[in-house]
Amino acid sequence: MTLPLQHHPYGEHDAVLPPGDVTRHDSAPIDLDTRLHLYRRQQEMRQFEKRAYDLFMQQLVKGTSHLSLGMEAIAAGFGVAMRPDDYSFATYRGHAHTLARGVGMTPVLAELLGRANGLLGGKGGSMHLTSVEHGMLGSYAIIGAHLTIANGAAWSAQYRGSGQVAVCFFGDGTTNIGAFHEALNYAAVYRLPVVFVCENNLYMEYTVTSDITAVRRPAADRAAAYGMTPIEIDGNDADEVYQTAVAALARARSGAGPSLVEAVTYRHGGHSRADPGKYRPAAEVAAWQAYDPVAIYRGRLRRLGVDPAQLDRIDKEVADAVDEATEQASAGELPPPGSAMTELWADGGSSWRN
Ligand SMILES: Cc1ncc(C[n+]2csc(CCOP(=O)(O)OP(=O)(O)O)c2C)c(N)n1
Repeated sequence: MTLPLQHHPYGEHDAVLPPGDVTRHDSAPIDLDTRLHLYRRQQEMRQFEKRAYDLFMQQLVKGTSHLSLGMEAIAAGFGVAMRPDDYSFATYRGHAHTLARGVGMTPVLAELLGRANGLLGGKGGSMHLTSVEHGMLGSYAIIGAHLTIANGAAWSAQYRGSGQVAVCFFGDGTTNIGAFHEALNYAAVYRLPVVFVCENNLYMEYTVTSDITAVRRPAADRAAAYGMTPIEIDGNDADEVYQTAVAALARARSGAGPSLVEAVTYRHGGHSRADPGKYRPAAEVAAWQAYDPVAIYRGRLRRLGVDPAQLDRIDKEVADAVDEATEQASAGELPPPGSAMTELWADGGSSWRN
């Protein structure tokens, strides 16, 4: 299968696209349980975000929200490959990355609804999802800021000899900011156990990345500058992501240092839910929607002999879980106004600064 190239009237570059051969990883050495896990995770992310979108349209989700519909294979592939005590860092587009670490749907949805039973007591919202106990060390809306913070977590793991790895997700637009280059350099020099994952969804807000980026592959083409091997993968194929994650995590744990992975993908919707995404050619959107990670994966499992009834059962279990989470999240109280000034510092005060 060949994916269409982008034809932008204002852009000179064609976007870098994945090969699009859906059968390519059918014979990969991945056991069936792991594959079913990858399928279920992607379904959870897909169905959760669709529900979040519906709730947003009913004006029940507070603040804005940025969905990753169409990008699920990346969060799922890494999430399944990571150790429970590894660390994740996400952008404002972090619902899937949070679910990938095993955080329940109810606290995440309740957080989006601004309820006291939310992950952060309803005070953080969609863009700040964090669960330290799950190794989810935060969602960051300041572009590039979290790459350097991920280095800190990785440095701590290295110092403690814990074998933990920090995995840091960010967008293609982020590769043009200074912090990206500082973080890559620092991680390489100190051989930190960190994996940088660029989710190249071809757009940075409303601008096609190729229009404003000097290299064709925003992350992979810059890897060599920091002594790393360029790694570009099909971010819509969960098996490809999973195998890449296993290798990069093992490399980091072995002390061999950081990796920079560029996973090419596409968001089905606009930048945030307020954006209809009309700047994208209709044919491009349609083509990428046809190259949908969840559908690709279901097709693979079918070719490998999995009974469609078993997959339908997973879909239904996930749908029931989303319904239950919606009910429980909606039943949550609003946080009391008096809680606004609590839990602002890790130790309850600012004494740690001295
Ligand atoms: C330091 C900083 N500058 C500008 C912005 C405004 N901004 C929000 S999203 C965005 C584009 C990010 O694109 P990309 O990194 O590709 O992430 P994507 O949304 O595609 O996942 C920008 C510039 C910001 N949040 N932080």
